[in-house]
Amino acid sequence: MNDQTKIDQDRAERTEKLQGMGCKRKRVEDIRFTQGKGSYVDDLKLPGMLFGDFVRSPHAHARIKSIDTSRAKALPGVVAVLTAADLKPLGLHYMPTLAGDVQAVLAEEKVLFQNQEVAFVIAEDRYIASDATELVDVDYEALPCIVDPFRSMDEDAPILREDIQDKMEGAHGPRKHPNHIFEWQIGDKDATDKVFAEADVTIKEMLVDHRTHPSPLETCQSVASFDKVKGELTLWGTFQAPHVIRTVVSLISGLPEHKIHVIAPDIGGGFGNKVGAYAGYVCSVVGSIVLGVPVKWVEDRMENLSTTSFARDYHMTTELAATKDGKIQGMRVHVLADHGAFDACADPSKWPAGFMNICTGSYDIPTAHLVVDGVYTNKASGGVAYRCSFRVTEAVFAIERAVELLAEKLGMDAAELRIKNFIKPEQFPYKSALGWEYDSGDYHTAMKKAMDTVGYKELRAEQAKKREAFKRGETREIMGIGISFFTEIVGAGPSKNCDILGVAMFDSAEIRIHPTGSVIARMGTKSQGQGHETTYAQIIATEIGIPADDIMIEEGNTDTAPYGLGTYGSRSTPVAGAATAVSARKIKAKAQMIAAHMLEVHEGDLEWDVDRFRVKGLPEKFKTMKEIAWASYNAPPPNMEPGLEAVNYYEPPNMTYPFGAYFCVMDIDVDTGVAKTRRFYALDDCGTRINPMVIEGQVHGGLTEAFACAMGQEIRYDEHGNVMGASFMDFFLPTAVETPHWETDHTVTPSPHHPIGAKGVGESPHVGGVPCFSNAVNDAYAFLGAGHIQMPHDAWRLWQVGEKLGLHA
Ligand code: MCN
Ligand code: CUM
Repeated sequence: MNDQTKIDQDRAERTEKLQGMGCKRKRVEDIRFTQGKGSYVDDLKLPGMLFGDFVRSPHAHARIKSIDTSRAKALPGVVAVLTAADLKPLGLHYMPTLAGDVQAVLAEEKVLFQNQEVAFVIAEDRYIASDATELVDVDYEALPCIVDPFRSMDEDAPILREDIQDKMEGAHGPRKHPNHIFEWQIGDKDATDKVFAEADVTIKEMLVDHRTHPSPLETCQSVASFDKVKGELTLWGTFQAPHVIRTVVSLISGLPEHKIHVIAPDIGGGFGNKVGAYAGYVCSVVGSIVLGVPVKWVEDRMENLSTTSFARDYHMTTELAATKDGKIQGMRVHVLADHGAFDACADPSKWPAGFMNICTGSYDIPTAHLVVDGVYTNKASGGVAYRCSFRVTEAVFAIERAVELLAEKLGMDAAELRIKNFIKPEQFPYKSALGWEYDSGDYHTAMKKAMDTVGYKELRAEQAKKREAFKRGETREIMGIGISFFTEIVGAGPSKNCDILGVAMFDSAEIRIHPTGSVIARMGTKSQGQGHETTYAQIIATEIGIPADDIMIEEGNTDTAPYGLGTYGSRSTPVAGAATAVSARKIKAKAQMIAAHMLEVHEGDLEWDVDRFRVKGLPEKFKTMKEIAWASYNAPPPNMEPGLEAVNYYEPPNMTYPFGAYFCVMDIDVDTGVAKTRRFYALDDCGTRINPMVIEGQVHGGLTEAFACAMGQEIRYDEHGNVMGASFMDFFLPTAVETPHWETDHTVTPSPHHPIGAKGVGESPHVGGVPCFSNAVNDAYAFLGAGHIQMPHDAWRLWQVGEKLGLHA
């Protein structure tokens, strides 16, 4: 073996030992998760702890004439019953929402959706609390309700929000009707109208992204413990953004922020459901302050599905204008957004419709105009939750369905039409008609790889044959090929356009190296299952040459973690991941000075080599990071402070724009409506890949949720405002039995502005997956003249499609 080979081999071995970026490192958190040793909110048992449970409204819209708590209070074991009358003197019967609205904590004069919180019973155990909720006597006078958002602004519509009925100026501008929340628009209306007036071909369709729910396995919960002597509050809870919760609690309770300790322990899935603030959090806090003992609140499944943050409910009238050879010239979208009884969407403050204006997608569309109207209805509040990157799921559904409809009208192949309109690699950074600057992309390469891998041409040929066979009556099965080419926007975000309640959306990392060379690092984000303990350590390992196994990652304790805005919108990698790299580089810079001092050379004479600084030209003279760590505590250079730690608060210069090409092959039995996914291929490009195995896990999870949403999941309301589908008996939660097999693939187009070139990936598979499934279903029926088929595509609804088309004997 020659010297160079030996050196290369040694470097490769040292690199492998780090388990740094690009390594399929096994998830370290899974050691405890797979053994049932995680530590969740409900595992917490404090001395003297009481339990709270809600009395909820059976009506969707009703006036509360009286509440009598005497029978409940008389039940042995019941300690207190809170109603709006108790909260009102404290100014806590309403709480602010992230969207600039207020939301009732406990209903005062009216209830506005079924299962709304009316009273909070606190008792010695859960069961007593639950029994006592049935003993609270509430006298309701039922009122007519609004379920259909298209009726919200009717002249004779009942006014829902009497608390703000005279306020015709909302958080996002003027309101057109007492049930109107905001109108938000962007783009050039006149130019777009002109393009449509003159276009060769246009399409227009009402695309409904129906109401659904993130339904994490662990429901929302909290434990509040107020120490009267110290005047300090400790709040454990299922929080995706613990620091934001601390600030909000301080603002609404008046407690100084440093006397509030917010702790988010292990979280059993969030998917956006755990971003907002809920009545249960407030009631557990008030209960503990009033009673001086800890109070726990834990939702059950029905409460989670019917009262906490829903997702979607976007009714999108979507139009495209194109030349007859298929060049898209304009896009026009009007969205009617059903926000339920309160506007509790979890968006950055200035974005009432999230990042819906990414709806021009992956295409170079020169002109566009988007209008969004938000309205109140008698449904649960929330919105922008469920693996969505702030309404990007809706935006991608709109454009990816619309492109298919245009292809059908033009008689063009849907893949070909997409390629024809893709933003070209040389156009990046690309400024979109609706205001975004896409950082990087290579759509053509990704699409080609995907089409080659799935054998697109052959699939279309097979489909053509099947269609002929169907028409001849030889088969009752139809075949659909679904395509989705999505562009995501993640990493909120630059302070120039993103804040939450005035706090800029930076994120943070603090890294501390101990004398022996082991590391603790803390971030402002909070994993709900994404594997942060594994992957942040990999970034640090590569940056500073200490093995990932010697690096502990800690999140979720606001006393120890630097202030951060939390984990949602796939922002952890784009923002806190960047902070981690920058913070590590600060450490490395200091380490270089220490190494120079130790080796008695000038800093500039050193070069980095995996896990050490070595003298240029003299590779046998080096100091490892571990040795440098010891020296930093033992003999730092004169005039240098001892220790080796750094913190970075990272303000991202732009969002990141991951993308992907998804293909789905589906076979549907027209007589039963049963759809079988034969094949699902997902190519994702999230820039530099930190852990390919974790990415694959994220993609599998996101696709499974996309499958669920497109093929069955729905939170539906009947005409009286009764919520249907508020249990796992009715709400489709796919298990391994129903879930298709996933094929994953990738390309790598780094982000030019991110320190390690990484983009987020957590929500991509969902954003790209939903339209892919819906396109497959729609493509299957297209040759029968079905027109656009709305989601969800469960067997019952697809059977109805067959019935309407006269396919059944
Ligand atoms: N990753 C990587 N390389 C990249 C990008 C990401 O290895 N180029 C890794 C990250 O290191 C991280 C994971 O993939 O371990 C996800 O990273 P990222 O895309 O930055 O997303 P976040 O960590 O911010 O997670 C949020 C995202 C959202 S918004 C929802 S919703 C969702 C999702 O993650 N909820 C989840 N995935 C989830 N996965 C689980 N298990 N549980 C949830 O609640
Ligand atoms: Cu929009 S669901 Mo995720 O952002 O927590």
